Amino acid sequence: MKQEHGPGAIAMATGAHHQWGNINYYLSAMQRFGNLIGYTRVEMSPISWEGWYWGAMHHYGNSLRLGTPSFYGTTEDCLEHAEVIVFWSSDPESTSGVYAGFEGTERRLWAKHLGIQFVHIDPYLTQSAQFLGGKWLPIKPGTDSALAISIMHEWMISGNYDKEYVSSKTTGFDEWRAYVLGEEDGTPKTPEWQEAETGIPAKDVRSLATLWASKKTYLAAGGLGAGFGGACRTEAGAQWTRSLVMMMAMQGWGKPGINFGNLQIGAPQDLNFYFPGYAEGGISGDLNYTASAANNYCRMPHIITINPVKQSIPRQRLAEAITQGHADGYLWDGFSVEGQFGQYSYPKLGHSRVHMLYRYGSSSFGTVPGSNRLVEAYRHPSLEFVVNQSVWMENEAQFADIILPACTALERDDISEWANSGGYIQHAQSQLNHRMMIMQHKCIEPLGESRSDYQIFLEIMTRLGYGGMYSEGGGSELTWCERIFNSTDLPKQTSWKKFLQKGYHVVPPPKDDDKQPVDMRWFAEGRAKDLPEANPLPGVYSTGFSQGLPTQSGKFEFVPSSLRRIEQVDPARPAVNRYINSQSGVKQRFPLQLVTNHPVYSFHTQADGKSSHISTINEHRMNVGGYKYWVLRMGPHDASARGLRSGDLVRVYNAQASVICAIDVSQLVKDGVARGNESCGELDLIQTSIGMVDRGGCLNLLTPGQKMSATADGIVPNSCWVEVQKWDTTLEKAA
Ligand SMILES: Nc1nc2c(c(=O)[nH]1)N[C@H]1C(S)=C(S)[C@@H](COP(=O)(O)OP(=O)(O)OC[C@H]3O[C@@H](n4cnc5c(=O)[nH]c(N)nc54)[C@H](O)[C@@H]3O)O[C@H]1N2
Ligand SMILES: Nc1nc2c(c(=O)[nH]1)N[C@H]1C(S)=C(S)[C@@H](COP(=O)(O)OP(=O)(O)OC[C@H]3O[C@@H](n4cnc5c(=O)[nH]c(N)nc54)[C@H](O)[C@@H]3O)O[C@H]1N2
Ligand SMILES: [Mo]
Repeated sequence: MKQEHGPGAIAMATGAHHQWGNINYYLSAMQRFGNLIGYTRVEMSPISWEGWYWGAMHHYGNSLRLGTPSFYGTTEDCLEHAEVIVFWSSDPESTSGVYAGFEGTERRLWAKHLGIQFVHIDPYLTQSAQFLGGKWLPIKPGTDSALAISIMHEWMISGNYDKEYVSSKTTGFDEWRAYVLGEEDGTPKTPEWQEAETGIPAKDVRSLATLWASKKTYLAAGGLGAGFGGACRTEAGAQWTRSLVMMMAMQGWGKPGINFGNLQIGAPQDLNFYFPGYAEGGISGDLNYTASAANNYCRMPHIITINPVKQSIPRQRLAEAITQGHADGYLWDGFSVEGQFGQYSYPKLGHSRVHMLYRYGSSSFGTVPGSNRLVEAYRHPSLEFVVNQSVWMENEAQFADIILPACTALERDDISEWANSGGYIQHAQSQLNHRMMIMQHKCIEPLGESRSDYQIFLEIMTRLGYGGMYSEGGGSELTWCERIFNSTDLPKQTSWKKFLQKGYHVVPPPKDDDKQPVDMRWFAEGRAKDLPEANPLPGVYSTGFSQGLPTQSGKFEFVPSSLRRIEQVDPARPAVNRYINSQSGVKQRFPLQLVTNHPVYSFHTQADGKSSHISTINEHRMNVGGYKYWVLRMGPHDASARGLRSGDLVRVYNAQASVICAIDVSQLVKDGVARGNESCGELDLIQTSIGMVDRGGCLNLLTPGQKMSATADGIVPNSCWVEVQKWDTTLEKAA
């Protein structure tokens, strides 16, 4: 490829997640391999963080957390002081799979026991709402900022907000208030105004506004409580998150009992104990695209690797890059708020177009919004050769020219810490009440012809003459485990031999009287920042090191100066967070809003399909006539209007594609909404008399592949309109 086409001809693409292990992780073994080969990067965008990164961040910073709040000390603060938790697009009982399991569940039961009140704002009566109880406000997807703005309207006219906080710690409030009260555009943003947008009765909004302002309220935004949420993956995702942080600033964000969180994260832990998370790059030697430089590389010197090819493709635009030979994107750069304004283009001057795809994992059809675009990409003559290094025969693995079978984490040696992702969510392990490092001894030898990812890469490298460089003189995975062990604080508490024998190590908890700082408390109290995080970079402060927020003013900005500087270029991201209903237009042809939430039982495509046990759970896949169909949930009105009953097969369709699902008629879904899991692990395209349909359940074939706005490169799968009709299986036979 390199000889025929020149540098950049080989692209490598991977998913966002992975089986655990600091050696075999894609940011480790794969990155080392890629850099030594030289490849066109298929760049991640901040999927998961969408609205936060492109929206909320501009008001208060936290760019190294991609615009989501931190969570330090919030578990204790919430249980001690909060009286209400508002779950907004937040279903932690479903999404606690990132990555700690159900430790948060127990804490939420404590909250219930303590009499903390719950409110849930979601088009679905979530598992968390079913489990914890509380008031459900069923909202029309994508309209959340209208609700939030009208709550702020109520606070402004009643005076029920923290005036001292707003006047001393924020800027831009008057300009914001002029918009909310209608002085700017003649429309006061009252609860009645929002009713037509959200479908939520004005009286419920007034009650919520009063409750929120009169009680100490925690805002559980997204699954982590301090980030994510399906609402952030809509065209209005940035509007939503921006409204949330403004609400918190109005109520005194950081004061006791007033913060972000849902008890999923922020438990007291010894955060001084060093053990790297997966984003710290493992054995990659990559200082540019992992967080290795900060600690890992210094503590475990290893051969540095640099990708000589500077060309890259935005992950969401891979299909266009192949079919049209051109793609643009905006950077994922958390080093400053403005980092995201850097545009990049493919192809890069003087580089080759991509002619070979090295796909690591094979989840795209299930997880990339608008994945129908990939069908053409795989057929395109410019894509000469595809390699898939995959554990499972799933999705696009069926289109590969060569499959390199990788083994599971149970068949290889590795080392890791439970729930520690490193850079992306620094101290994510504080979802657990303890820190635990694990020696991942392999349970069995790799099955069939499979090998560990490390071994696969090593063998290719050896054939190309880079073997010694890749393994650093023949190091096995166990040798690397020992090197990683020695680079951490583990040797201060145990020996390599004991660790090998025991298989795990639990770090002792902090002392009972060790008070952990609470997120934003320093700001609320006008002190220097005291959190144990490397955020922001020192050079970002405008008012002195550790003083104030990393915004231009050092204060919370109701009208962000960073957005003011670009609003001419991107009117859909105005500095004043005006409500924009992005949904008009499409509605007439396709009347239902499709919400694709994260699956309860599987972790994205992992553990779905592929004879997995999970697929025998009827709520995950429904067995109809011996075939396990993806499940779509609809309310009784919408179902009966279409003559549908639970267990019927339906065609879910729009102009992009058709997907066959089994229907579950359920009162838990708001009218006008159809809800199904994202991240299907099976793509099963079949020819029928109406054309090609997918029986596997890849709902992302239907979702829009567009970005959030001109300069915001976020995915918007929850801004999706479809129609649903009964599926006649004889059409399959007629084909
Ligand atoms: N409609 C819709 N779409 C969405 C979302 C949504 O809310 N709605 N959410 C988005 C979000 S937040 C995310 S994070 C993405 C997730 O999207 P992806 O990251 O694409 O999803 P995964 O299923 O985690 O993909 C991981 C792939 O890596 C493979 N893999 C795992 N471990 C190993 C290993 O050890 N070796 C090898 N060789 N392969 C391995 C898996 O088999 C799988 O194919 O989806 C996004 N897509
Ligand atoms: N079991 C399991 N756990 C996981 C994952 C998994 O695949 N499986 N994935 C992990 C990953 S990578 C991530 S990023 C997180 C994602 O965590 P989240 O982003 O929080 O998860 P979602 O399911 O996308 O969204 C949560 C809720 O938002 C609702 N929602 C969707 N659109 C709207 C809207 O417009 N307005 C409102 N108010 N609500 C809306 C959905 O109905 C859903 O109940 O989860 C993580 N945890
Ligand atoms: Mo995610």
